[in-house]
Amino acid sequence: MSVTTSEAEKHAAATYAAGLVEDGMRVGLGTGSTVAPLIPVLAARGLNLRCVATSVATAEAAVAAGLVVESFDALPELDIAIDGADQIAPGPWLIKGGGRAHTREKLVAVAAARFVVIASHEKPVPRLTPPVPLELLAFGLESTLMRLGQATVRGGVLSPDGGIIADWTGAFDDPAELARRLDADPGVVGHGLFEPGLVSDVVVATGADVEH
Ligand code: ABF
Repeated sequence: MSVTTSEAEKHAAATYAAGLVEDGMRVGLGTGSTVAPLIPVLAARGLNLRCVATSVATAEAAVAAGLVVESFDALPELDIAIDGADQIAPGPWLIKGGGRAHTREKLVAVAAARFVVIASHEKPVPRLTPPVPLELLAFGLESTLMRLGQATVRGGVLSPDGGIIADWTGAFDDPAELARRLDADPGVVGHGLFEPGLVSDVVVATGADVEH
């Protein structure tokens, strides 16, 4: 079976991040194809860890690999969380949420003392561009969409917590201004803009090189 460059890079970034985890840590596990190789690599280290997963898929993979997964309420504070991203811009600013779990992912990121983002070479970008994933409350949806003006509902999919998944599609120059606007709307449960203060480390693999 051939391994693509992108897969090899995801594995390299995930392996680096797994090396940041120490025995006894409480670990937040993100979601997606970059986090997927993290799980077996972390499990293979044989550390005594307690983990929180941001999705059912991650929880199942982690348990299958032999990691201990607990509820977020049982582990409300984490030592480290590791997750992927859709776009990484200078700051670092992130867009996350292609996988619909961005509200959960942000909750886990803010609960962690250290939030590590792992990526292959195609994720860094000079500036963030739409779409920005949104999670909206079902109640008052039309009203929220009218207020936002430039948001499109993704048909037929919900967040892991039953929220409406939509995307902000308007152009934006200033992610901080857009984040403030989205945070201020009572119909917006969460959005996929992650501000620089949330991110402790960015680990990007390009070919055989891992930058961090
Ligand atoms: C998740 O990882 C999402 O927030 C984001 O959409 C995604 C990146 O996925 P992948 O690693 O598969 O590119 O955490």
